[in-house]
Amino acid sequence: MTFRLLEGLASSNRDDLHLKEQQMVTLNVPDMTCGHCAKAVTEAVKSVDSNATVNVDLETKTVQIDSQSADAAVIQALDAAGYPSDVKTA
Ligand SMILES: [Cu+2]
Repeated sequence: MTFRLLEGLASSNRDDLHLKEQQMVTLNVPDMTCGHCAKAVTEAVKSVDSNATVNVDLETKTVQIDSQSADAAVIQALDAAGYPSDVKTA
């Protein structure tokens, strides 16, 4: 919070600030079955954004991601890691 506030004060461009905001997305990743899959998926997301927050739920086979990266970039990285995914819609 403090960091964001300072960043906001340092920036005179509101559009620029908006682009830096974290975006939350939940992906369906049906091929995840165990802890190793969860680790591989987490690493794939972090390869795109090392500051991403990744929460894997193996029960529902979903991954909640809080990241500055575009969803498409994350999905592409998961594909490359062998875990096809799509955006979970409410
Ligand atoms: Cu596994």
